Amino acid sequence: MKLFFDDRQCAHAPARELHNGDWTDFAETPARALAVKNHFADWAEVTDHGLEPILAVHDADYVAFLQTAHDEWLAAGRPGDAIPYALPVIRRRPLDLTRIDAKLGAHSFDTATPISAGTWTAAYWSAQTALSGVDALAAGEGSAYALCRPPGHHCGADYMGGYCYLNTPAIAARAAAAQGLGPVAILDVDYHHGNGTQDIFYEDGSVLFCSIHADPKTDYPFFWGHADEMGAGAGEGATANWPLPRGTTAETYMPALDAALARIREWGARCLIVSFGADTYDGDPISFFALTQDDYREMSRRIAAVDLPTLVVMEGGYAVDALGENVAAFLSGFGRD
Ligand code: SP5
Ligand code: ZN
Repeated sequence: MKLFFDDRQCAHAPARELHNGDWTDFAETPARALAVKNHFADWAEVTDHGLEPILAVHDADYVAFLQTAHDEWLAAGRPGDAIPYALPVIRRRPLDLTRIDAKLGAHSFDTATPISAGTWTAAYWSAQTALSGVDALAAGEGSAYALCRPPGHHCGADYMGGYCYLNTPAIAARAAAAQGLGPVAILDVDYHHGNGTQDIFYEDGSVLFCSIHADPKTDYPFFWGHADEMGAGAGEGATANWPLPRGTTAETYMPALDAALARIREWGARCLIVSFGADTYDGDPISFFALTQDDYREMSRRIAAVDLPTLVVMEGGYAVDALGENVAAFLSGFGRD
């Protein structure tokens, strides 16, 4: 199993985020990526695929916004990280926005996803890391791991949120399909619902999206991830959600995983992309499931048993001291530990 990472992903380093009405340290830190990097010795080189595979998922005006937002923020005389404060409830298009504050709001669904000086650089290389993993599958590898940071599953075609700027699983899925590896299924096993990925493929029947996550009745991102969201139009039936209660252990998690894997088999997937968040871990500081490293070994064993070319892309996981071992446990079913 080849492992992919690029140090430029550490350029994204916002200082703080708004949480429960106050500022706290930003949880999605470069230290997360370095903890995983330092756990393994053999990293494969990430190659540059340019903007085209990113633009296969994201709107050009959103990509242009990400590239210049921090410079515009500085030009407006602001210090530190760019943070939105006015988010439109009614999304009128096209928008002709001039103020950076308006652009930030128009391209966000929360206020906890700041843009720092290095955000575009890091997000670009996070996407390239996922794309390099797809290349490994196209070259005949059975599995690959992309240490993507910033993560991807919360952001949509034209909006950021949930620490995500470019949707790495969606970019990888479209690239895999373009390379003839499809039909592609995405299995999202982060603690939080993968609302951005779901949104991107909601009316697209060519990619199956399955997500197991904390019930949005109690947990972020609140407005997506309910069991009755099943896709629409050409995508009807190609979205499936398993919301689970806080406190979930393997006893309730594994049956949901088996149901999702059965769905992936029945649907006829020929390639699997796993959005893996280690924030389902018992010791995660911002999440409320209770999975263990043994559970991660069991999850990966069951996923690997589906026997599809599989790319694991990194999403959340905030227990930094345990992150290297948690990732290793999750990759053990694919022959890495
Ligand atoms: C990819 C991913 O796991 N995104 C999660 C976004 C969750 N945002 C809502 C919870 C924010 C908690 N922030 C705690 C900061 C502690 N310093
Ligand atoms: Zn998460």
